[in-house]
Amino acid sequence: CRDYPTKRTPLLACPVPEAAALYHTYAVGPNQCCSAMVQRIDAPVSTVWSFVRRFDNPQAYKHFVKSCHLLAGGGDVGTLREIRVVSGLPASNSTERLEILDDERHVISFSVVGGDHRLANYRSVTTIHPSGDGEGEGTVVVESYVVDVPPGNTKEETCVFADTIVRCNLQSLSQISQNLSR
Ligand code: A9S
Repeated sequence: CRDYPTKRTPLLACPVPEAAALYHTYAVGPNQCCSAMVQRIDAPVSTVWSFVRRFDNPQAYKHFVKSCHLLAGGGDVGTLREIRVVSGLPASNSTERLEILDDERHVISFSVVGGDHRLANYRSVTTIHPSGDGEGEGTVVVESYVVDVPPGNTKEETCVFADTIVRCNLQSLSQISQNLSR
């Protein structure tokens, strides 16, 4: 995403390495929009990563996911999952492919390849970084995405919708991680 937050948000106490910033760079088509979000978590990287890396178990912290089952693969790159969505969203299910899973650099990425919803070609990247502020172990999560703007909606509306879901997911990830390391 061209609006990658390093230049704007005060990440000074916990800079995201340039190399990781590359993961959050997209070619954004004329009918697409992108966004990026940052979440500080008072828990070790290993704890946060243990939730984020589980492509087969997104419902552990994504409250909009009712259930998930694997269609192919065993959690490595190329694995396909189908998630069912809780009621109240303009969606019922989504088919998603694991694109990156890097346990050393703490990078995970998936793309939406099908399903009954309005976020066609959604692709996200999540990277996890030690916050390194000296005050115990902390984590910074950066999550970005690109997605098609559906017919009848504006870029802004699309980003507001997706941002809301991502923000909820990151807050819930923060809670579950902090509870575990208390
Ligand atoms: O799951 C994520 O990491 C982020 C988002 C924005 C997921 C969105 C979603 O899975 C629903 C929750 C089902 C909402 C998709 C692909 C479409 C929706 O409408």
